[in-house]
Amino acid sequence: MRLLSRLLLAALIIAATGARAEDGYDLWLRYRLMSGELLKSYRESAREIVPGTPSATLNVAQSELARGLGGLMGMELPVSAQPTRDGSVIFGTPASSALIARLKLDGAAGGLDRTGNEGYLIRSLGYEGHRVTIIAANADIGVLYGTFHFLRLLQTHQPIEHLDVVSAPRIQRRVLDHWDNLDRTVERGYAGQSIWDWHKLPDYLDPRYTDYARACASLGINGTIPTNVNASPIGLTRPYLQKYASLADVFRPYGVRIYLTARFSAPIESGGLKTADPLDPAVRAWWRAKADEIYALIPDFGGFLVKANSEGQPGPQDYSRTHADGANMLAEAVAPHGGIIMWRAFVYSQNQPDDRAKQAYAEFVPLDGKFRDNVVLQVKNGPIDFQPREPFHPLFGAMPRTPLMLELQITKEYLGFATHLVYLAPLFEETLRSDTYAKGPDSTVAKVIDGSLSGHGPHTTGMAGVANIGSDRNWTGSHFDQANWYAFGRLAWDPALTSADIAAEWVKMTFSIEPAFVAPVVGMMLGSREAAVEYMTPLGLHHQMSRHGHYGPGPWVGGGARADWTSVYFNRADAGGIGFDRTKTGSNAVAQYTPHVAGQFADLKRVPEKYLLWFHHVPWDYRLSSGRTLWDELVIDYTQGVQRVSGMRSTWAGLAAFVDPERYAQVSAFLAIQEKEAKWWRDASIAYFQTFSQRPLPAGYEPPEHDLQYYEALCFPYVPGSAPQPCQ
Ligand code: GCW
Repeated sequence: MRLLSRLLLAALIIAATGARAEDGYDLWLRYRLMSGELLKSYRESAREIVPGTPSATLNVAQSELARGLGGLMGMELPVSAQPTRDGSVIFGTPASSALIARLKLDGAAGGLDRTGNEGYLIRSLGYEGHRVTIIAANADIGVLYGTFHFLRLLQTHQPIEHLDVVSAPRIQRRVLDHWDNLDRTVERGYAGQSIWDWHKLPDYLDPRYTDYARACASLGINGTIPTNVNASPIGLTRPYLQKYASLADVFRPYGVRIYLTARFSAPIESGGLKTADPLDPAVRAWWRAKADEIYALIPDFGGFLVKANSEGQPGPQDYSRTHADGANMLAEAVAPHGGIIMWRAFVYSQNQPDDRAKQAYAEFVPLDGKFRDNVVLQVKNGPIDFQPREPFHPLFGAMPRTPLMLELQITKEYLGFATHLVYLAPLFEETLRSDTYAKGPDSTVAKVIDGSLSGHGPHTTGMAGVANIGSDRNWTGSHFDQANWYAFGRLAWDPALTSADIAAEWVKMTFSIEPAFVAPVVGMMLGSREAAVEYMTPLGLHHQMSRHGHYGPGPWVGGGARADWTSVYFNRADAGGIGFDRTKTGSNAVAQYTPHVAGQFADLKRVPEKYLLWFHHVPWDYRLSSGRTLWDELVIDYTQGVQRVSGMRSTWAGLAAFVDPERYAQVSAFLAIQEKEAKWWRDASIAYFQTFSQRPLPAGYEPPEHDLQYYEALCFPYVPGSAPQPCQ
């Protein structure tokens, strides 16, 4: 062995044995040295690497295999042109590997007809007297995805002797939306600054960009929108295009394409035109030229993501045009290059005083069928805004002639920022499994977005996650928030995966494989979202956070620029009860759902209690299924949320032996913060709502620690993720 290799191996072993402090930078790709019987069997099943003809992507796959297998098994694997022994790992495409091409002809690599452009198969078979594993795909990127899958099997201690895996993504565009500004602040970002160091780009390429692409590829994430949907007009100027182009070059081997946010008024601000009217020929020409300019620099550019006529952003309605006019103009500009437009449905009119939950539906449903083929509407999971719990957005199932993609928020704007341990897969799963009844039973949101309910043939499908990534060493601001990036990627590949399976996989890869660790931690993760719902917004309450920065409770928030930015608008608490009447007697938002769903939500007896106060205004003494009054149940839920967090703390306290001290300590400290803040949410909410209910707390339940004035007076001028706000 050459000296260098020996040194490398020694370094690997030191790293693998945990002698190095763990700071979370390695995410779920830690590849620490295994031990025991399974290691022996892995060492027999993976003994050499047989690559196809090199390409940028296959080189990445090869180095990942070497790194992963080397780290997990503590050995350097020889690379060979042919299988020379049992335990060859052969990878490539029929085009890049004569072996795979032959196996395909033999039928041994059969199944590639089911894997499309990005899928893969992993199979154990006999080849010329040797037991080998093939990782085969139609395109190089599928080989890379298959490689990560194969490594995941080892990382999660699965047997690898008799593999027969066929996997292909159910969703085409699996993208991360970064709300990153050009000054490196991140809107609703809780993990430090933006990872994009715009000032040093394009000349300096931080190695983090490669690690980012690698982490994305390990999950199958294939697109990134590096800039905020609240877009700067400068974002599409030439110097910035060059910066994106340099990032695109880094990402390309990993299959991650760049898309850009477009500010609708850019033709005026950076093009010097008098208007941005989408029907104006000069405006159309400006966008076509801009698209041509981008494609000359980034040939695989994905297209534009647009927030228009929403929260003060410019848009086609400024010129009395429709969303379809605006989207179609941009779609026309990128169409010759194969690009798409992701047009956001998160709109609510500045003027209309109607229920905010109804506005996207009201604006978009009349436009169904009016969008060009390469437009996809990007719809948030719920009709308000990434709350701890919302019913699914009524647009899903209501626009049969328009492709809809799902937008989820990975960053926890409304779920305690980075310090609350809230595993979001159950929230994502709840949306994906919600049944729209658009075409009868089993018309789930997952089926709407993966195109299987489509009445108009194949079309673009997609899932976007608002990224929680920043410059913090551990990427996401907390170790457990890595799981939310992970879960988003896994669900975008396969929306049928379960939260529990994803959690178990992630825990094993990120922390420890020990069952005595995995079981309690998975339990903690699975209960964590419900805990947050309980201590923040139980029984269907929503939008109850403080006005500025969305940090902490603020159920008393009222007044200000617009009613639908306040808490009182949403909770409607008064002496008679609490909750937003969205039935016929109120805003009638229920009518936007298909009759089956609407009937259930509108009926006080049948509405799931988790959505009770979302759809109904209910008296304080209303009896719930538990037999308790609404008031008692609220207090009990808030309290239970806090208790669950205390439970999480004590679970974690017993697990120190399984985790490196550095990560253990940070998780412990954050859980303590979460417990304190959960109690703050409970106490402040009870103190406020009690002024209306005028009822005592149920026996045995402690009163809030402070009076209401205390909570109302709390003010935090510097909250991460939003501009500073002076206290009055
Ligand atoms: O969730 C809300 C946020 C805004 C955000 C907006 C949106 C990017 O509070 O910060 O703006 O939604 O999704 O456009």
